[in-house]
Amino acid sequence: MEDSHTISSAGPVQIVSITEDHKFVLDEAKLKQILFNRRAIGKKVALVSIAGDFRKGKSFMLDFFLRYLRAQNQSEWMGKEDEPLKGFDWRGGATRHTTGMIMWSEPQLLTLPDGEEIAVFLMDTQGTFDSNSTVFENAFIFALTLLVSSVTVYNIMHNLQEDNLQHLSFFAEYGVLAIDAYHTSPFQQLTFLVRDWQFEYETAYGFDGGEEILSDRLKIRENQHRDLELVRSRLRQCFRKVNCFLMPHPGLKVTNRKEFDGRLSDIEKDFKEQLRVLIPEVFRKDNENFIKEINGEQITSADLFEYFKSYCNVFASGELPTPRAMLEATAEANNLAAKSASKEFYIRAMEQHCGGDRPYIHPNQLDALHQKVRRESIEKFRCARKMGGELLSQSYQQELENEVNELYENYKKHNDSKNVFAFSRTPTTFIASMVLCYLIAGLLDTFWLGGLNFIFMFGFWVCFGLLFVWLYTKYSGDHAEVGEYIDHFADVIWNNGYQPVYSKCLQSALRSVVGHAKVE
Ligand SMILES: Nc1nc2c(ncn2[C@@H]2O[C@H](COP(=O)(O)OP(=O)(O)OP(=O)(O)O)[C@@H](O)[C@H]2O)c(=O)[nH]1
Ligand SMILES: [Mg+2]
Repeated sequence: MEDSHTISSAGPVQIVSITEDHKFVLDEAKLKQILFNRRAIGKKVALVSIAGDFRKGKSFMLDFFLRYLRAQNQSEWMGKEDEPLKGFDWRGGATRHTTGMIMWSEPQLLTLPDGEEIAVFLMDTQGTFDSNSTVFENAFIFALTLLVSSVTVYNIMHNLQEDNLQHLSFFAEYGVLAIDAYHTSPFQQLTFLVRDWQFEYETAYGFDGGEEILSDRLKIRENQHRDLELVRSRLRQCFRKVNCFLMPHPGLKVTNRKEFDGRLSDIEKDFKEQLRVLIPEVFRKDNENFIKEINGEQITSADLFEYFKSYCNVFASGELPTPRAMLEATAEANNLAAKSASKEFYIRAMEQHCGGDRPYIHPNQLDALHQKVRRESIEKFRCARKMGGELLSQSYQQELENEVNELYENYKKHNDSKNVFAFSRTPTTFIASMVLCYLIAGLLDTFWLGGLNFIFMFGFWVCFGLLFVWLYTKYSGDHAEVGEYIDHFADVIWNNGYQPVYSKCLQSALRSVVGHAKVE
């Protein structure tokens, strides 16, 4: 289904797919198109994802999230009673539907109480534990979701059970490492969403009931196995916020009728009421965990792209990495993100002065500009809060310097190509030389020094001959190497003869206009 949607019209886009031999493939191009959406560029980002067992109404729930985000009028976001529910594909039946990872192609913009606009992305994931997926696949989907999202909704059925907590034990271990190394919790918000909660007579629907259940399940009891104890003691520490929501059953029309298309009129009142409580809370604008952070720094969508790539690289071996490897991947991604932000800064500053639509600037001026922007860009990289220690950061700084130098070479070439004069340097040099020789020969004649004028007339004819041969080589394409020699010869004359005179004239003209030469 995802293939039928193009990114140009908003829709679900498959960013990670799982091949038949259970390998996963990250579609970098599509992910880039989504995260580098022009509405999201430069903005801080929030990623809300849903994960959990297969066939438990995850995609269905995500469509209500989408409806809420897209609604102009937030009080009536639920829509009309007879409106089919569309967005992320969901359907009834027993066989799994969503595979891999799917992102909504367009970010929704949200304005925070302080007026800052952020870009919110939604992600749907493959249900775990169906008969086709391997243990690695399940773990990979869950791990990647937790690592890249700011809010993960962990969708579970009926009750919060031991196995749900068990899935988190691996992350608790990673979390402990990250806290030890960087003194900050690596994960943001984890919301257990318990569907079809049946014991409302005991514990009420909503967040309050959820908190009761969660506190009970996270209690450490005597003689508990060490693993279970570790998850319990570390869960609230590793995630900055863990909460739980108890959701009622949506009604038999939803679960049993083949023709059900998601319209509100077929959904039980209780379910709709609780949706009105749950969803605004998930997207609460003053939720301090909402913007994605890595190592305590709020990140942009361009950074998120780097993190996605790095984590996928770590998982590429097909085996679940150790928590330490994951920590290293985070540190690498963190440096990569800082590097690309600094590079982006360099490009933006250079484009402003010598981009495609800017006029030619003098090479000395271009060089001064490059040196200044390069220094600032490296300073920006050095000041960014980075993980992984000085050695790792130095290697990325070196990469940044190399890339910036490479970019400068391109800017130089591009700038040169704008210089029409440089383009015609060879004919200009020869014609100027011919005129000069001719004038000098004429002057010498006037002052009765005709004996010397044959030298200049000789120069005149040499230049004429070379110009003729040069034109022939360029026009016919024959003996291109002869043309290059002549170009080289013209360059020598230009650089040693005309260029210094030209620069001196230019400088004194500038000085007389501005008072002193100033490099912007
Ligand atoms: N029991 C129950 N069923 C629900 C609920 N919400 C939606 N459904 C139904 O569950 C079925 C599966 O919905 P999906 O949203 O496709 O489920 P999913 O978890 O995304 O499934 P996979 O993509 O296969 O993992 C649909 O028939 C929905 O109508 C719920 O809260 N409880
Ligand atoms: Mg689904």
